[in-house]
This record gives sequence, structure tokens and C-alpha cells, in this order.
Amino acid sequence: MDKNKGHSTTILTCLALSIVIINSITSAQCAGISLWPKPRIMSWPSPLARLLSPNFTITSPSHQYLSPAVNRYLQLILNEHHHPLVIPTVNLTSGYAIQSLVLVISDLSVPLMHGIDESYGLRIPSSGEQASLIAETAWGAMRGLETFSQLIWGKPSRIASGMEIFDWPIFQHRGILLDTSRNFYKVDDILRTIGAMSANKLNVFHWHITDSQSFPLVLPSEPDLAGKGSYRHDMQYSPENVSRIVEFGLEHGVRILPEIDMPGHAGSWAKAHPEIMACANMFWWPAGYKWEDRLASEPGTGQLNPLNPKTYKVVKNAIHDVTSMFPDQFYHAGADEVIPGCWKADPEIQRFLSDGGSLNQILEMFINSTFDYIVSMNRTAVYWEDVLLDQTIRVDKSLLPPKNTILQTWNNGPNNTKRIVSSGYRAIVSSSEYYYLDCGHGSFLGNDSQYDQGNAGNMGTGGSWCGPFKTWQTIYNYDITYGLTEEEAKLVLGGEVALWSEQADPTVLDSRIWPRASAMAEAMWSGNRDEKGMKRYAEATDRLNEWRARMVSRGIKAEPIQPLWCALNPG
Ligand code: CP6
Repeated sequence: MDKNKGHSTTILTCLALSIVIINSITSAQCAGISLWPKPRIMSWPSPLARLLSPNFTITSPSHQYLSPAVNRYLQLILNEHHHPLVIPTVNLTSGYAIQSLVLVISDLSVPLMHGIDESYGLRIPSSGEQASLIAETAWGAMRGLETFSQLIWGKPSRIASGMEIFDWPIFQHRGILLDTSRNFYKVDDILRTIGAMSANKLNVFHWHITDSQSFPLVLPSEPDLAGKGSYRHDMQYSPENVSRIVEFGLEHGVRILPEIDMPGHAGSWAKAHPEIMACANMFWWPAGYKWEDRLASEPGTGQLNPLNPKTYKVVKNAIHDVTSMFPDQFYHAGADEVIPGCWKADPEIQRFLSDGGSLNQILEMFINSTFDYIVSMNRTAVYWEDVLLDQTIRVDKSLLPPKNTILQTWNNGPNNTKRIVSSGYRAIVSSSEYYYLDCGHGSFLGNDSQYDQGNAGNMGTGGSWCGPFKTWQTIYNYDITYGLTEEEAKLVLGGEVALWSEQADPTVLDSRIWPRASAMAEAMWSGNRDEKGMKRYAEATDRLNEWRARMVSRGIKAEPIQPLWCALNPG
């Protein structure tokens, strides 16, 4: 494919150079320069530092989204004066300071989308006034600017010099899921998170906007959905809010992948449209509804009814508006955790079933007609793995989701990834056993009360298989292509850590996400192994500690991974 051409050229150059470079990696570590995520190839044969001129400038071709990024990095670089936990031991050379960084970009026309080339090369010479950054795309240049900023510390600013870096990601899809339905987050919280993502070289903000608890997104064609389904009028996202978030993402090289979960997880639609729901007219659980049927904090009322033609009118309006607000080529259509008991409680569905129909057919009907509409809007559909793997509904394996959909796995780690890719689908990995950031903080099981609405039942907030709390090491060490053949591994697009928000809101947002999402960010970008193929998390600990400190000084309230004592008293 065309888009991979530049990428592989860069890689070839890198590989040629890597032979020279392997030896010098250790000296970089000794000198105490901390980069996160670690670059793929870094050469620093004789570590030294140079001053950065107080009149330092960045020259770059003009570009709608790169130019704001350049300005942002220039301000950061001139003002950060980062104080590392451990001051690098590298000698400061006398003589001229670095005066400028010059950007050279091969193709400024490449839009931000899945699969683009994010490679870059960075050269900070040991003499001469000019550092250089080359990249295939504006988005790769943004990755390089971030790395450049991390090579600078102190007051006056000094920069690691006599260094070359060639860098590109292992996985194309590196994301964070944020659920804004269970609890509301202000636009600024979302922007701060996207900014921190870009500093970690993450590139997809998967926005799980709506769910059963609330519908905060204002849709022009269906204004009642948010009008009646949001928690409050000041807990809504207007189209202007959305375009601000999308633009901010573009200026940071972060795609916004919207998800409107359906046909399950849709109870909040009932406020505006009770007529398109199954089991929406029941105050609480439908008759015959078993506790075990309950999933992920559902308030218990409402799945969309696929047998009602009106359902498709509302759903298509929603998809239409969302695809016009969010330019990304991917559209996430949810479809997780469809609860059989809810559909079975609906009289119309009961008639269909007693005439010989199956729940499988009902789901099929819904998926197929929404899928066709999503494709007609020129989007690639992403669904949760349930569409293929659900044990209770997807019993008839002759009915399969369309092949070109992407399936996001969240259950049963490597096994379900294998099932998805061995069936020929592309996969995004967000296994709850490794990548769920919410799990383990709550212990409330609550199965003794029918009034415990809003809690997560036995899942989602520390239930037995979701908990315990995932440490950064658990996240860092997970190999998302474990057990796959080479061919199968190619179908794994990448991973997402997920912050479900039953027990999270803006007060804990930064510390639930950071620095654990940084652990995944590095594993997805340059892997979790050293040059010898051994897991590198001993070395990564010190670097992550430094990176966490830098994030904190940049305004991200990342939680500590160690007492400060450890950094100041190295083993
Ligand atoms: N909400 C939605 C959730 C979860 C899912 N979908 C979830 C399930 C299990 C755990 C955590 C979260 N809260 N819409 C599953 C994709 Cl452990």
C-alpha cells in the first residue's frame, strides 16, 4: 500500500544504522537521559550536553495542525526547565549553544488517520548550531517534537547532544477509552487527557460517549436524546464542544474515535424515545430477569428494539450526526453485552421468538442494517468482540459480522484475541485482565438489592474476574500478540487501556490513567523488551519514575510509582 512506502524506506535506513547503534544504548541509560516511550533506535556514542539558546527557534513548513504544535512545543521548550529526579551525569560542553530545530517533512498532505507513517529521525549534533527533525508526515513530526522536548532539562536549558534517534511505532492503534456516560467529564478534562496522550505518543482517544446511565452528546437531528437523557443541562457536549475536541486532537496527532453504544447499554435513550426500546417501560428488572444476566452497571431498563422500524430512524439520525461531527474514518458501533433477558421480556420480540425466530437473528438484523448505514457514511465499523463471540446470543455461527469490521476484544485476554484474528477479523486489544484501569477500586457486589442502580453489579468495579487493580507492570508486560501466528499478529492493530467511569470522575481522572497508560504506550510504541529480548521493566521503572515526574510538572496529576527516596538512593 502507498501509505506504507515511506514508512518502510525510513525503517530500512534505521535498520542499516541500528548495527552501529546497539552498543551505544547502554551509555545513554548510564547518563540518565529518560525518554518515554523509549525510542526504537538511539545512538549516543559519546554522551554530552549542550546549552539550548534562550533565543531557540523551530523552523517548520506551515501546516494547519503542525504549526500550532510547533508553537506549543517552542513555548514548552523555552519555559519548562525540567528538574529531573536524578540529574543526568553527562558533561556540558563549552562553546556554541543549539540555536534551532529545523523540521523537514516529506508529505504534508497526509491526513490524520489509521495506518499513517509516524516515523521520525532526530539529530542533535555535538557541534554546529542546528538540530534537525525529519519525518514522513506532520504527525510523525509531532512525535519527534515530543522526543526533542524530553531531551532538555535544567536552567539554563541543556540538551542531550551528539545524538541520533530513529523511531516509529510497533502498533498503529494506541489508545485510551474514556467513558463519559457513567460520570461526566468537562471538555477541559478531555483536552488535558488528549494532551497527555500525545506526550505519551498515544494516537486514539476512544470516546465511549453514551451508555445506559446518561446520553451527554447533543445531536442536532435528535435533540431530545441529550435534552432528556443527559444528567443535567450543564452535563452535555454540544457540537461546538465536539469540534473543539476534534481540532485539539488534530493539533496533537490524536484521532477521536466516537462510540455510541447500541443496541445494549442504551437505557438513556428511553427518556427521549421509550417507543424504540425493549423492556424500557419497566421500572426495574423485567420479570424472569436473572441477576446473572446483569452486566456492567446497567440501570436495567432499555435495549433498542431491532424489530421496530422506528428504531432505525432514530439510530440512523444518530449515526448520521455523529459521523458528521467526527471526521475519523473509524466509527465504533458498540454492540457489547446485549442482554437476552431484556429482549425476551418484550412482547413483540416474544411473538417473533414463538414464530420460530431467534435472538441471534434479531441481533443480526440490527447489526446488518446499522453496518450498511455506517459503511454508506464512508466509515470503517468497529464493534466490541461480542458481535462474534457472545456465547448466549451468537449461537448460530453461520451468521457472522461482515469481514471488514474491526473487533475490539475485552474478555479473556490472548484467547479471544486469537479467536478474532484466526476468524480473519482485525482486532483492537483492551483485555479487562490487563488493560482495564477502573478495576479493583470498588468492592461492592450489591446483589442483595434491586435498588443499587448505578453500581456495577459483579463486574466493572472490582468483581472477581475484573479485579484486582492492574499495576503498571501488569500493563507493561502484556504481549498483545501472544500465541498468534505471524499472519494472525498482523491483524492486531494495537491496544487501548479503558477507563470505565462507574467509579471514576474528573477528581481521579489523571491518577487512574497516568502513569499506567504510559506503560501501555511504551509497550505499543517500542515494546517491553531490551536488546537481548528480555522484559525490560527494571530499567523501565527508573525511566517511568522520571517520566511521571515530568508529566506532573506539566500539569498531569499522575500517581507516584515509588517514594522519591528510591530515585535519590539508587540501588
Ligand atoms: N460498559 C460497557 C462497561 C463494560 C463494557 N461495556 C465493562 C465490562 C466489564 C468490566 C468493565 C467494564 N462498564 N458499555 C464491556 C466492554 Cl470488568
